[in-house]
Amino acid sequence: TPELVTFGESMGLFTAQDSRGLEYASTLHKSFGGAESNVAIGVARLGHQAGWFGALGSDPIGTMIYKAIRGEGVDVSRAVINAETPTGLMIRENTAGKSSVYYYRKFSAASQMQPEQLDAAYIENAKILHVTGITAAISPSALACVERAMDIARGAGVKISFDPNLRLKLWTLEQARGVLLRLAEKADYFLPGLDELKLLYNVEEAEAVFEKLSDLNAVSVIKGGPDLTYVLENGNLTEVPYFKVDQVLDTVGAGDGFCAGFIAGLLNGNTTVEAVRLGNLTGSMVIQAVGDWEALPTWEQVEAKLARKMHIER
Ligand code: KDG
Repeated sequence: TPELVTFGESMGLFTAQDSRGLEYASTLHKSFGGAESNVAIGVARLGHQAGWFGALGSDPIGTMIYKAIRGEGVDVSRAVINAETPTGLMIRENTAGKSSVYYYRKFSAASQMQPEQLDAAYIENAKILHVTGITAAISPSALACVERAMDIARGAGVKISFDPNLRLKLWTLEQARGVLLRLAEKADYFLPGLDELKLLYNVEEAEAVFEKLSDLNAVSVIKGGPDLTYVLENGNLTEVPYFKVDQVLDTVGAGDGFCAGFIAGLLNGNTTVEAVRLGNLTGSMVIQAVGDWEALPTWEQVEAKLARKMHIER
């Protein structure tokens, strides 16, 4: 049984290959994404057993996603193929250095996930359950799945990591705030970004954010400080610096890359701060290549990076 269990919506990802944007692009690059499957793939590459489930349509994009996630060594035995509903899609354009995404996921297979369909034993046997605020945002029944999964995990002593992954294209800030802050209270590891927290708590300064976070039971790991990640654990604030990167090509997926490294670190038995260091490294590797998850490193690549070993190409 997987050490990490996560679930959510994975979608076909089409990226316009034209700097003028989607309206003028005549070719789209095809891949897939999904915050939770990105994390599962990352954890599996780092040498841990990971399970991902979600609902996909019985269409070619759903088949591609299912096979690719399975091909990464992630357990997909609890994934559902729903013939009645399509696989969700997202289409991205990168213009003038900024990336915009358009979602086609209303009424998608994943948005129809029902809490009664959850396999409780699958979650109970894990070491860590990882959930995100994207699943909470896509439909009321998907939110109910997140809450039920958290309750199952809590009841079985399974640690819960929670990334709010605020997506304002899916819901309003007011809607998100109530739900995400409620879910944060149920987490053991709360993994937000600093900018997200400023919005959710409606404060300007990092200090005010830390003040709010100190009311939570969770260990908070705050991504996106000034070239560092903050750890707030038992009232102690630690700053963990980023790794230097040669070039930043695509920042999408950085947060998931961080979560994958962080969770793998916890599964390795590391301290929170050590796990954050690993998360910083894996996150930094994702942004040096195009794609949400493609550049997630294997454990060998992590070791090579840490040892600064020379990479022999020929
Ligand atoms: O974190 C990256 C994800 O945002 C991406 O892979 C797609 O899950 C996704 C979403 O809903 O935007």
